[in-house]
This record gives sequence, C-alpha cells and structure tokens, in this order.
Amino acid sequence: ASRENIISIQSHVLDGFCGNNIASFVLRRRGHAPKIFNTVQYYSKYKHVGFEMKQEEMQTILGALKADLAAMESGNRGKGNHRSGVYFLTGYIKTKECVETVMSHIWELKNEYNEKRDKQMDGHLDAPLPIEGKMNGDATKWHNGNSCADDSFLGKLLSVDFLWICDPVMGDNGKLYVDKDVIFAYKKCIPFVDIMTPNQFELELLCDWKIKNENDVTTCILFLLNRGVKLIVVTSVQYPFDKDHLYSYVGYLNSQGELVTFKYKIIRFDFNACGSGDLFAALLLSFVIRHRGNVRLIVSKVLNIVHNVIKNSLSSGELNIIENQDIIACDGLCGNFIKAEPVCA
Ligand code: PXL
Repeated sequence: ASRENIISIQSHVLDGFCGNNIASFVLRRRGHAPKIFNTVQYYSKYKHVGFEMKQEEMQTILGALKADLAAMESGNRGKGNHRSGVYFLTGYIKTKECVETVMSHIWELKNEYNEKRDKQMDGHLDAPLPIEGKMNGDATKWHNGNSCADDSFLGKLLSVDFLWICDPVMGDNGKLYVDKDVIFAYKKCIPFVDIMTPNQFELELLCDWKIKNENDVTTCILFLLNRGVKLIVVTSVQYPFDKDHLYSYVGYLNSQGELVTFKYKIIRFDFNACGSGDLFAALLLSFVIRHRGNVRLIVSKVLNIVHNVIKNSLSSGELNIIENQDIIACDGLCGNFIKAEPVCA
C-alpha cells in the first residue's frame, strides 16, 4: 500500500466541534495520521472572535509542505518504494486571498506530482489512467444511475494518488459565514477540484441558481461536472414541500460522458447541526481512500454514520463526537442503512 499524506485545511475553534476539531478526531480515530492546517483560530463556531491566518503566513507553511512532499516523491523514485498518496481536504477558509493561496499550492503540487509520475512511468506498461482529460465534454445523455458498472469508471478516476476534496464552506440556510468574495474564489477553484461537497446554499452560490426542485439540483450538478469536478456530493437539500426529509445527491459523468445521479432520502432531525458537513467530508475522505470505487455504497455508509451521530446528539445541541467515537470508526453498516435511489428525469 502507498503511504498516505492527508492534509486537512480548515478552521480551529477553542470550544466545540467543527472544522479541524472534527476532521482531526475523525481521521485519527479511523487510523489515519492527518497533517492539520488551521486557517483561523476562533473562540467557537458561534463566536468568531480570534484571528485568521494571513495570506503570507499561509504561503510560508504551504510552501514548506510543497517542498517536502515534492522531495519525498523524488526520494522514492528509483528505490523501488511505493508512491505516497497526497490527499487534500479543505473546509472553512475565511478570505478570498487564502482560498486562492490554497488553490494555487494544491494545483502546483499536483502538476509536479504528475510530471514526476509521467517520467517514472515511462516505458511501463501498467501506467495508470491519466488524471486529467475526458471530463470536460458536455454530458448530452441522461443516465438514471441504475447501473452499478459505471462506478468502476469513477473508481479508476479517483484511484489516483493525488486528490483534492473541496468542501466549499461558505454558509448554510441562506446565511454566509465567510467573506463575500470567497464565493468568487471557489468558483475559480472548480476546474481543479476532484470531489466537491456543497450543501444546498453553497451549491446555489457556486452555480448562481436557486434550488426549488430536483431538476434544479441536477442542473447545478451538471454545471459543476462540465467544469471539471469528477464527483459532486450535495450533502443536504431541503424542499418546502417535504419538511420531514433531507436529500443528498451524488453526480458524476460515466465513461460515455453521460450524467449519473442518485439520491438518498434521510429523515430530518430538528437539530441545528452546524459541523455535520465537516463530519461528512472527513468521513468521505477516509472511505474514498480506503475503498475507492463504489461511490453509491461509500456515500450510504458515510450518511449512515453522520445520521447516527446526529441522532445521538439531539439532546445536547452539539455534535457528540467523542461519545460516538465507535460509530465514527465503524464500517458504516450500522443502523438503518440509507440506500441510494435513482433520480428520475
Ligand atoms: O461547520 C462549518 C464551520 C466551520 N468552521 C467554523 C464555523 C462553521 C460553521 O459555523 O463557524 C469556524
């Protein structure tokens, strides 16, 4: 197996659970050893008093990381070692400048990686699929996601040793909690992201499109896929005509460039679950690295864990991360399994 380098770039709060307080615990509890980069230091998710990392400070640290990861990669070359995987998980970033800094460092490192990989693979017959390409064609045909065979195509696309999971944390329920121009910065990130996990509000902001029904969700998913994202997971959508449920959606383009989407219907709890998106993204990263293909099953498992943790946190007004650590570490098959359903055109 290859050695993992997980870099989680998110907020840190002194009190409570969100951002890196969730990601670091979840990832470590599941046996990973993430590198934790804090973009801000606030008192809590409700009291944003504290400070943000400045762009120059961020550049200093990410620059050192980039140099180290690149050196490690050349060190591995010729020694018969396996390549080490690099997985970025990005969440709460307060300012446009910092989002741009993160994006450019990830992009530069990815290019260095691919160049070295191409050189290494020269003459090898078992060279993996190229990471880029093929994903920019317009999806012209509809595919309702009933066939499981397509997952293997996505599995190959994701089974590269460099992935960026971008949770475009901007706000929830119509309320923005980052600078306004961060919206524009994330729009610029779209072509460079592998997996994106917006909630409904963030999807609307990224696509300039109000979501009123399922067709709107599909339109937005296709918009992002056509701009180069390989996999979209919309973590939660709520419709005015169904207040009792939340819906999650997954979308990708199959090997023919057709849109594949499916959805998950989840009983909605009355819980102001700020931080559940952060829990979702950290779990998704863990499952994607370990299981690669079969995205519909991976998302079922992740939703299942998140749902159970929220259910066990209802009385406390905070996600009970520590108390639910065994659920967080489990294989996701616990409780009532939330199955993928087709999305009908
Ligand atoms: O859960 C998203 C999040 C992350 N980080 C900080 C937050 C929030 C949501 O409020 O305030 C600091």
